[in-house]
Amino acid sequence: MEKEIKRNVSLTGDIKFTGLRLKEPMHTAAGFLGVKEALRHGFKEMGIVRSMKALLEMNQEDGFRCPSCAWPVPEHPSKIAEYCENGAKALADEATSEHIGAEFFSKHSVEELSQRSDFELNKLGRVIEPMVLRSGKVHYEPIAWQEAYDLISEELHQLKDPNEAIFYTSGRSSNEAAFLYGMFARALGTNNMPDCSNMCHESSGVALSSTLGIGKGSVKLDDLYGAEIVLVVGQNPGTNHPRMLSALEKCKKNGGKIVSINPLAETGLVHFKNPQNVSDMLGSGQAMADIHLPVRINEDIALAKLILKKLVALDSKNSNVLDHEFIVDNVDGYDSILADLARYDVESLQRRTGVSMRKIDQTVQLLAENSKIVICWAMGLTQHKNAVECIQEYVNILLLKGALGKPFAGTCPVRGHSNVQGDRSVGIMHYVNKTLNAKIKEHLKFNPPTEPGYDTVKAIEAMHEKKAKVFVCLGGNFLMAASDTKYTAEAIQNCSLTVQISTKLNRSHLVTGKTALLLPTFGRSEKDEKKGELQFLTMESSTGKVRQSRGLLKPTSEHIKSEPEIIAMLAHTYFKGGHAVDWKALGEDYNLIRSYIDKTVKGFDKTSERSKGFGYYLPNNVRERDFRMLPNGKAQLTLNSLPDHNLKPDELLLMTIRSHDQFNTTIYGLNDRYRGVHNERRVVFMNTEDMEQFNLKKLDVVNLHSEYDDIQRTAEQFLVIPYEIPKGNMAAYFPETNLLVPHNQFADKSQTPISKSIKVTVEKVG
Ligand SMILES: Nc1nc2c(c(=O)[nH]1)N[C@H]1C(S)=C(S)[C@@H](COP(=O)(O)OP(=O)(O)OC[C@H]3O[C@@H](n4cnc5c(=O)[nH]c(N)nc54)[C@H](O)[C@@H]3O)O[C@H]1N2
Ligand SMILES: Nc1nc2c(c(=O)[nH]1)N[C@H]1C(S)=C(S)[C@@H](COP(=O)(O)OP(=O)(O)OC[C@H]3O[C@@H](n4cnc5c(=O)[nH]c(N)nc54)[C@H](O)[C@@H]3O)O[C@H]1N2
Ligand SMILES: [Mo]
Repeated sequence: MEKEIKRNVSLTGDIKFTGLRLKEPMHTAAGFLGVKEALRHGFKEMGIVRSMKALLEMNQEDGFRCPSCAWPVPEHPSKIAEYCENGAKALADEATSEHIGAEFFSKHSVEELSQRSDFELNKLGRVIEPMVLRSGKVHYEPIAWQEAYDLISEELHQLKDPNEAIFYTSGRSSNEAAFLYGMFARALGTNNMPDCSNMCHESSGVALSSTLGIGKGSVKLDDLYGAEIVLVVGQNPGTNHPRMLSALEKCKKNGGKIVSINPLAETGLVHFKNPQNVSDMLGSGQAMADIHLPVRINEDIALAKLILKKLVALDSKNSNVLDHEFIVDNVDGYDSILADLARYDVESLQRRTGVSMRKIDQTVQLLAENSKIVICWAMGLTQHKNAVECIQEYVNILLLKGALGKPFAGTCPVRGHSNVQGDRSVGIMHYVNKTLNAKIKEHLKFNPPTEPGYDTVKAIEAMHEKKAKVFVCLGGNFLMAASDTKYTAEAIQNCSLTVQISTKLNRSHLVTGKTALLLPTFGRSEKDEKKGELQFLTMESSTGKVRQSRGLLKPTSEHIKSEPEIIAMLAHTYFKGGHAVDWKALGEDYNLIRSYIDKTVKGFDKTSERSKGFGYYLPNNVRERDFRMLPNGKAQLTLNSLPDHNLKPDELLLMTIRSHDQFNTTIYGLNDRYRGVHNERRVVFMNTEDMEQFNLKKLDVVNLHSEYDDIQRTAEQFLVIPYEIPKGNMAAYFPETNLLVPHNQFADKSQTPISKSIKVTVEKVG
């Protein structure tokens, strides 16, 4: 019998400093430097011809959708380039000519590879053939595709209960792959479908469904262009959604005002140069945010309540500040919210926010005088214990102002992964959707499970408790993205089989179950031909528009396969051809998958046809002011309470954020140039008063500790950087700090980990 070993793998890689160089934070985002950076990345990784070809097709009508974020593409994209620095980096990273296969893995064990940093692992390039890490071994070996499908299928057949299997999805997948994957899990008999959304915008989904009847945003791009006020809350578009800055710029040109609500004065919201506008690139750029409210971490409810309170007070003098007609016709809970607001006093709310009354009054004035209001937000709101309530409190502002279901107004949760919204639409969810289930019975002719499955938090706990044994991941880097890295690693290592369908190597391929499969797949820029027919995929943007994506580059290797094909063949192998669904056929013709999506998923219709060109919008009840699905047939105002973190005297609140040189756990480089940080990721941004209080100097080395339920967690070795951040608050990069986030600390109702408000103490070590 093979020896059962727990491989000796590192969760962090060798912890070492890489040589920090500090500069002034930048005041201008994008601009020529952005494009130059983008091209530099492209040329280096892909070679000139390949990168020019790819960049020119990205986000064009017949090209492929950018693999970076989910920001929508305008109807008439600039012919020069409808991409940004980060899109180009994502593309270069995916289409890189570096690659690894059997020979590489025969030389390097997973134990050795795990000593490398996430940055170094990513640099190794694309995986070019399917690999298996057999039980008791530390080296991956090549495996034939069919043998891999057989191996997974046998493990799945051996389970006592289908709920011992878990199917994770990262939001880079296509609608077609996600649909097949979700249907395979259901055909098997489980709703165990955690996805990256659980760690991301789940709080938005929950908050919006219960107040407005749909878990998605309501605005289209044109709404942003014509809005009078855009609040950008808890979001760093300069780094994470650079193309959004063009929309904000258009809004400003049309006379709109931008208010940024963020503990940090992020570059891009302060100054901005448009790379597509030559005269702008030569000038000094322009101020983007008209007002910046440097709110303290997790004090958004206090801020929004204060704004509401002041709006209500103004309205009592001049009754057209709130939209009473809209409220009477469409909104439930008006009297209770007035009573609730009366309980709070202005001064203590203001003290909590840390924002000056002058700036708050300026914002209130803008909101009082205008009604075309859009609120955009991202992780700064969604990753707190009270995340759902934070979002609901901002929805209250829109409801009282009647800023919903009319042009130039509404909700804009800015999605992360390029198809995270589409994956959910086509059935990646851990909960039960009865309408979808009925359609599955009718058209796919099998009975889907009726019990909810595990989300991310529950999936980790189930693996930890050995209730789950097979863990399949469609993309992503679950180990590093999830909270509580050590606990999550123990959970994953309890599995008998872990399967990663991936483009590039990451730590989730090194910290695995007893047996592990690494199944390499196409990136979005690659040409996908089946039986001589060029296939296309579809994605849904942040604004709910479904569009085609067609790769154009030669695939990295002839031994890799597309996501739909891999899933289809796995299902075909598992059911041995004997199932109501002809899985194999679906993997060979994506039009067939789309015809099933059209039949089963609400809102999808003639997708193969209508997704052409600029695509089509899915239905959205908020746009129609239709709230019939909600109590009393009305949109819901909510009463949200103020958080209490019960901080000990030496505890600060830490937010874990992205640098300018990463895409989630994929580290492109070691710079965060907008924040003035070069060649180092192990840094912690601190307020100078806090530094003084804890006797810390610039570049001191510290360990960060969090303590919940008497368990201490530690992330070692960070350099202190004095920064303009509210007192009591700190920031550091994810995923290095995920060690600190307890697996059982998450948002009420959405179970999204508290990645933006972790109670932390700082210990000086050098
Ligand atoms: N280049 C690049 N693009 C990306 C990604 C990437 O990693 N790199 N990731 C993609 C994904 S999956 C996502 S979800 C998005 C993430 O996009 P963002 O949400 O912009 O990403 P974060 O870096 O997490 O930034 C959170 C912002 O919220 C602020 N913040 C933190 N706490 C609070 C708070 O309590 N209140 C308020 N008002 N603000 C707060 C922080 O200062 C920071 O500016 O980006 C997507 N796009
Ligand atoms: N502390 C902390 N933790 C967080 C966050 C935070 O702000 N703070 N943010 C959370 C958020 S918002 C998110 S969305 C999650 C992200 O969680 P994930 O989506 O799981 O992580 P990524 O880093 O985006 O996954 C990157 C990997 O995906 C694979 N990949 C890339 N492209 C493709 C593709 O086209 N197909 C396939 N099959 N694989 C591909 C590559 O192997 C790459 O290494 O992390 C969450 N974790
Ligand atoms: Mo995300």
